[in-house]
Amino acid sequence: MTNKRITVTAALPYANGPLHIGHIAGAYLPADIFVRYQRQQKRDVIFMSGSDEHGAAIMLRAKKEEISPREIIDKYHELNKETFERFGISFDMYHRTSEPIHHQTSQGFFTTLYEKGEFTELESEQYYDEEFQQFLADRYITGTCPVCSHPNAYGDQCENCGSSLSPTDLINPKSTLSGKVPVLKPTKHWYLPLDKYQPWLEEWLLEGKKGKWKTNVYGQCSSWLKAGLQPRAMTRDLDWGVDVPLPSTEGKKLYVWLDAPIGYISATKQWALDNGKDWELYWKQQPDEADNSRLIHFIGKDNIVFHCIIFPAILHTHGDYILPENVPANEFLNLEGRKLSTSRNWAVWLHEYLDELPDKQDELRYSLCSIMPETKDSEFTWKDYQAKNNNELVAILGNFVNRTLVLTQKYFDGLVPSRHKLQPIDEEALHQLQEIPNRVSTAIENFNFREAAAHMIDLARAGNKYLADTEPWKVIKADKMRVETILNISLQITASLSVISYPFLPFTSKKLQTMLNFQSTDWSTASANDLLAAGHMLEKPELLFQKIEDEWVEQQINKLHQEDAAKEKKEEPTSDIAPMKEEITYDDFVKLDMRVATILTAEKVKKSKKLLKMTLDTGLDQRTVLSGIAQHYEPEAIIGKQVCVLVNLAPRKMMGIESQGMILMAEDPDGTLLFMQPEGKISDGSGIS
Ligand code: B3M
Ligand code: ZN
Repeated sequence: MTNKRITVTAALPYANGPLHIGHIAGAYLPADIFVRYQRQQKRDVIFMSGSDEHGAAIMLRAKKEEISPREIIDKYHELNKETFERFGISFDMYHRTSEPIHHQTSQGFFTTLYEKGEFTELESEQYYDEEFQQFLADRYITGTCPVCSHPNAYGDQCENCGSSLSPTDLINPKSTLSGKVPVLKPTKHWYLPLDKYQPWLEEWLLEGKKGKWKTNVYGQCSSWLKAGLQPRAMTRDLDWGVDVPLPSTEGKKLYVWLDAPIGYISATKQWALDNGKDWELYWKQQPDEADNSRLIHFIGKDNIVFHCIIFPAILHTHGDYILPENVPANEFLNLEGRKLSTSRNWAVWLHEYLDELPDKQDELRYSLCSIMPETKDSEFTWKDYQAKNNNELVAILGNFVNRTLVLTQKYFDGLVPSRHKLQPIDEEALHQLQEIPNRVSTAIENFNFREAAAHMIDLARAGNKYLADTEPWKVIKADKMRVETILNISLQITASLSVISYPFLPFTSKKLQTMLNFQSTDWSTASANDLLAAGHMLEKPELLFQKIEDEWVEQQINKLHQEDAAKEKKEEPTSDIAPMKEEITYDDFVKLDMRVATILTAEKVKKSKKLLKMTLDTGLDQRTVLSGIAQHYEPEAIIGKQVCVLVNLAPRKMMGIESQGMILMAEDPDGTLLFMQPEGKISDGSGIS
């Protein structure tokens, strides 16, 4: 493997909530294993991440907690930074995108692309919340999915059927800020012409990365490219984020997915400033091609398109930047048979785990590594966590180390004994010691961390077998010299384990090296069979791991279910009747113009399960109104009916049809829907107040 510099990044978690085991198994643990190993190979590697502090996610959380975005990011940046440190995720810099150096760096990128004429300036209609006086980013709009009728689809995607949507596709769109129906207003944004970059991406990615990138990553990129890339807005109407560095663009910010990946570069700049380094060596093409740094992004699968298509296109278009060599994205981790859900608190929060078990970082690191979702979604269960701890960490690694050290204390007062004439069984043990570290190494270089950890444990397994087959506790009486050889070899294997466990179990590696009175994690020594010279004094042994009991596991599972039930209870309305909306004034009310109208025609809307299109005689005019009542009324059944209509509601498009008003309906908690109708015949256009 080359000795090039390596720039490793891990996705910037949104600073809008704590970290859970899904984040760790997805991006941070694999990245940390990889980086620790590269450091052991004495390579010039940097490990960059930080808090992603902009975007709708932050603002929505701030609104939910009724505090400012600044308070949200300060709270969660500190919590997450501290939690990563406690868990041994060894960033060289854990930065944050609210820092000025990041704003300057991302604005610099925007300006360079702008001055190159890369952006297309486009004015388009976007949804606007009149109460909050704010344009609505995609996630701020929810409504009925036109494809599957899921009632809470987002403006960019329906999480129920997975359809990619645009906000104007939604039926009955609502603003998540005010809960009201948003209006369409014109606004200008700067679009990156991804369609223009498609040929280059097909060559660089589809051809250049074929067979090199994981199939789950390559496959997703390939489908995005096959579908044909579309221009994408790189600015948003928000009041939180990085300002657009152009005149008269108040209220416009950079799209969070433009600035966030640039956060890796600003983090490197800060690290270089703090450490007297040259950041460009880790991000810019160097004159001698061989000199360029390898760039590797560790992310979860929901970030693939941004790291494999959009960010490389930006780096390439900007010019003189290196491009990602690999993006070994992991799939998702599920928990106890269900998807991790922060909103339902169906999660194992890392800071809570560490509060309860401050010294069991490695037990969780090992458990998550052994089920890492490297090619498909995987499952964390507390039972499996217990099994991996008891059957592998305690019974294999811990047991081998403890027997070796205790016997050396017992027979040789803690001094490493000499090695004498070798028998075939000794040669075999030394052969395993020679081979296994190389298998760990190859697996890590290929981002196969589950396999790498299994090889690491295999060395302890080989050590256990060697002791079981040679039985030094039986031989000691008759042949002490034989036992000297057996324990010398066992101690060399133990020393090697302290080196090759370091990427996975850094806390255990440190404990073990203290007991061995041996301090080196240099990987080149991992296969050596003389790390501990005869006569070397060992420290007193202690158990590396403790067994986990069933009762404790039951407690963890119950805790999850109790919190889930409590969450469910909290979410159930105290009564089924929806709570009153916020108070309005009489002046607000008189703005509403409601009239009696007659339904003249009614028909279903194609491609929609819920919409009926009607022509109403409002006494003022005849107009088209859409309403989501198709599952409650047959069109022919309502023709001629007199109904109440809000006639001065701004027109809005649904499924491409303009609706000019809203028919008033009453809906009760079990979903019955009824027209609000005058109690007798009255002329169309009669005012309602
Ligand atoms: N914060 C999305 C996420 O947390 C985003 C990652 C940015 S990495 C540049 O999944
Ligand atoms: Zn849907």
